[in-house]
Amino acid sequence: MQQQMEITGGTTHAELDAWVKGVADHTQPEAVVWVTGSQEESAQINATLVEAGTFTRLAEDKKPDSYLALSDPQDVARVEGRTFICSRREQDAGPTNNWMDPQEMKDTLRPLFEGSMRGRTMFVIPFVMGHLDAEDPKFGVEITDSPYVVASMRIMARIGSDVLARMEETDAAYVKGLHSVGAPLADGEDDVPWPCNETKYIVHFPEERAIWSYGSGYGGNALLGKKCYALRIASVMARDEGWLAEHMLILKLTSPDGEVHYVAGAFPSACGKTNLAMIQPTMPGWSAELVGDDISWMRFGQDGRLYAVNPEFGLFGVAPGTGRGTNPVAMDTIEQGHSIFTNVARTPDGDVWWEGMTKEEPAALTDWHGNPWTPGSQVKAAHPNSRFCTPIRQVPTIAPEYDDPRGVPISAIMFGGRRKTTVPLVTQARDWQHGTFIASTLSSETTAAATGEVGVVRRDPMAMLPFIGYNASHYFEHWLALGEGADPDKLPKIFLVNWFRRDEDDRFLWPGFGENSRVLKWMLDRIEGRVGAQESPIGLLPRPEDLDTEALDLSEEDLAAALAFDPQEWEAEIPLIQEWFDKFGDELPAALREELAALQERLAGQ
Ligand code: GTP
Ligand code: SPV
Ligand code: MN
Repeated sequence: MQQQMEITGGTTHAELDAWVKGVADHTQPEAVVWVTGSQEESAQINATLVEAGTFTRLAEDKKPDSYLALSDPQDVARVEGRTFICSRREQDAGPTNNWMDPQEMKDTLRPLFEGSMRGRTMFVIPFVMGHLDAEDPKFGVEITDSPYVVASMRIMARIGSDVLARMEETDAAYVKGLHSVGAPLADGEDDVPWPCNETKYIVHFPEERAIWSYGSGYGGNALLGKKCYALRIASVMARDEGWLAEHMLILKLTSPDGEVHYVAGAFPSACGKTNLAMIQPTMPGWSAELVGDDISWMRFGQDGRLYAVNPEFGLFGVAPGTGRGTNPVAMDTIEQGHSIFTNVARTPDGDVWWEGMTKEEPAALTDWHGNPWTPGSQVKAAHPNSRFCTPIRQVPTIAPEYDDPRGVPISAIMFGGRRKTTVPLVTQARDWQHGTFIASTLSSETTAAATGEVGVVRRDPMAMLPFIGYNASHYFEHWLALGEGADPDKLPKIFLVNWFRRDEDDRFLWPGFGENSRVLKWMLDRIEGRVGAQESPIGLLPRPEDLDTEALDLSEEDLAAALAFDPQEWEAEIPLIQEWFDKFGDELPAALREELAALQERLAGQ
């Protein structure tokens, strides 16, 4: 290492020490800081970020201990086109991932990382995804030159000295996450508020359990514990070890009789997980509590049931559309402060605002570009993928089980997408295999959570298209195998939902949000054998009278249209599913082809 490099902290974990030193030698930071996670350290990092212009502190009486960050306008979302799974064999990445030979990728990236941290501090963040007291704690270390990432990771994951101490005691294996914004500073060069690089690489080496991320400072590109580790790398670990790493919320529901069920739900990015995880049921006597809002790790327990844990420790929620009317729990959560807001607008009195927070637009704002904004302005005040980053324990409806290393037993799994047509409000799968088929063909319109066109229908299997860290055919196989090995009576029941169906005038047919509790109730009643359903070619559907519509403000026509199965729309869906399956050729599990053939037969028999 350079003589002048200032180092704060260190480790007795020899292998970790060697890795960190090697990275420092290569990336040439001015200083190295081992992140402890302490209050004082956090205050210092926040102060550094304010000084650098990355953070603006919000008014203490509006959002205590909270900050606004405005990113570079070209660094606002995950970059799926720049995301790679570099398994040794191309076939192991499969047809849905970008692939490059790992050696070739390293040869490409090493020159980019060389000296990439010059003039900056390199932070070393020890973290654990899930509970430190889990039977098999899943450790990670992120090396980053972004203090914004440190501040965000402190909220999103369990980090710091306790984690490092445990890693040292057990000489633990860990996932190596290397991140640089790719913006070295020359001697005396002034920094910009949001350093990043036009060249971006989000790269995973699944066999090595390593992540190299270059050029972006935003969200899932940079907070490596989240999508890169807890989904892409973890899905590979899960395949090898017989569990599941999924893009799912986890919700606890209690009926008026005190009956408790836990449900999980997979929805693609910006399709309603955080909102559903914070649902306020509209039906009297029902309560809902949050266990997780984005990621679920699931494994079978001794009792044969599937248990889910939320590996995260914070929320990284979509801001636009979050308001008192739609998600009061989220509003109560962020009001307590201790949050980072990125790419939202600022009010003159030091608060934040975004589209959908209030019905009435504020008279004057500073928009996410830092420009003056008034209600007449032609641009959005907040970026559509702007986010709040908040500690999960601030959620007023948090279930205490969120912090239980054993997790919670799952009764039902929902899969949902954003579809204007075709997909009814709710459908129950016949069994696990049929549910896996439904999930493997899940479709949704693209959103602003990733760069690229918005509103295009694409297949998004298990809401995991951008997050499966290996060949999707093998991932389907893994789902099927887990079901085959389990007691069918103890498996979660699988449902397909769609809150986003519209009429000819493009109006949502279903009111959504708190009213989704009626759909949840039907699912639980199905599980308990208390309510009927009708057979259809696509699965079991509620008749209008099967749903609890007491005090629901919805016309009979709209309800019927939301629930309807339309054979013609499904005939049109078949070639799209076929085209999707053809991508996988011979590798697609035969059971899924059989399910497709059976669906076609049932449709033809209509
Ligand atoms: P990621 O954090 O990107 O994974 O997103 P998410 O799945 O957690 O989505 P989120 O709950 O943040 O919702 C995204 C958008 O969908 C917001 O603008 C919500 O207002 C909207 N939304 C959520 N639930 C519903 C619903 O039931 N009906 C309608 N119409 N919109 C909804
Ligand atoms: C998603 O895109 O699904 C998110 C946001 O939850 S990010 O952390 O950027 O992946
Ligand atoms: Mn997500």
